[in-house]
Amino acid sequence: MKTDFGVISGQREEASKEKVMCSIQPLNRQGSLDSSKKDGGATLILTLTLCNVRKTELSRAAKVFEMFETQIHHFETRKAKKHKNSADDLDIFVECEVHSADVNILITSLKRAAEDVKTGREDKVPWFPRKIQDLDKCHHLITTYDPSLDHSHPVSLRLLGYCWFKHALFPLNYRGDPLPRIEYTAQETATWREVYRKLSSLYPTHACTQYLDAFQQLKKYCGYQEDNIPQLQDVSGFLKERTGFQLRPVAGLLSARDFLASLAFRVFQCTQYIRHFSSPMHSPEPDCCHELLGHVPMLANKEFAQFSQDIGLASLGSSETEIEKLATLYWFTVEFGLCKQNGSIRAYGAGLLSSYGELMYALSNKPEYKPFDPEVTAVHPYQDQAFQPVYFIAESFEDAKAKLQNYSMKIKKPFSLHYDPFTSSVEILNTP
Ligand code: HBI
Ligand code: NLE
Ligand code: FE
Repeated sequence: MKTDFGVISGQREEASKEKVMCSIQPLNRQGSLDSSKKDGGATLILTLTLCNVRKTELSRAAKVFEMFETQIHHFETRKAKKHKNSADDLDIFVECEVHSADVNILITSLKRAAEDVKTGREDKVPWFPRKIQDLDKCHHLITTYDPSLDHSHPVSLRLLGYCWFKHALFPLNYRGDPLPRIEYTAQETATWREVYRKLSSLYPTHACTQYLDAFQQLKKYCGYQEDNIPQLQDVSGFLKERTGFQLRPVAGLLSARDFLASLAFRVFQCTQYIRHFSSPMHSPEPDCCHELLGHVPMLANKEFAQFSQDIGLASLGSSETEIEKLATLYWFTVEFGLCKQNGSIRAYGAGLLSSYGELMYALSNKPEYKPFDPEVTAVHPYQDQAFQPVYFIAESFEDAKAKLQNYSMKIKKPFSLHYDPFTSSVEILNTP
């Protein structure tokens, strides 16, 4: 198993720790020259110029190429044209071959070592999955990274402090059904019990009606109860019947591009480990309490499922800037959204419905509230380490869905997409 890593850009990076991207390569992806035949993907010849690389960063840049199993055809350094930091800065010209699914991540990772990375293909549409099977390539993880630790194992080292280490390694090379069944320990079940009990007491007054309806059903059909952590396989089957959504296990936070892309195919990437027992009421990162209590009930609702898929479809082939905006929209709706209901305000965002502390806070009248408007919401700063300073209120799911569709139509792409539910694939229309 190989791990790749590099920094990603975006607002979430402002957190105190460095964010690092790592991707676990599927076992069948070895040499890149013939990988197109093996997994249906394609490699790409790329010409890159890395501008203003400090000499000390040279090996770091080279490491990134190695990590992505890039075939380097030409690698040339020369004195930087514009040396900003020191006269020793270098520009590096590289011609290489890389899997098209990795191009964006490769570039973002290289930006860690270089002041800028120029490619000859700015106008090209970024790679995106066309069919549900392509989601096997949407596996780029972002994880909290401690530079003092060994760089070669960022994932496992992050997990060492946690008791969910063994579960988290399960899904790394996941390919298709059935989802792994986990035997949770007594301590893990105790954490679930505490979270479940406290939150269930708040739902009747704080959660939207769509949530409450689905929660009843999950208790009836999927083993939602305080002494049992429901199994993803059972929950996935339930969702498939209701809205066609299915769950796929994932080892942690995925890049926004990969995470959103899966929604386009009604696939929800789901963590399977549980938060640390020392902080049951709030976790900054997703865990199965968050997925099962926050996301799953909402994904059983037809309107909400369509809204989620629409964000996913809008993300396919979008530029980095657009992805960042869609991720922000997702954040203020699917994760932290509030909606109007019979004259009061209720929560539908999963990050609220899985956090006792924040659910109370969000509806306490202390934070700031703004009406949901995609143009405004998409560029509003957010942070992921504490409660949100502002929440956006939707009139209804239908209204939010219509506004989002209107917003998505304005995203500039050289093609349009049509999702075909019979084949779980997207049809590309009007390609130039
Ligand atoms: N990855 N596994 C996982 N779960 C999420 O909820 C998630 C993610 N990556 C990004 C993300 N959520 C959002 O914050 C947006 O960036 C899309
Ligand atoms: N804060 C949420 C919780 O405690 O469950 C998780 C948010 C994940 C984005
Ligand atoms: Fe989430």
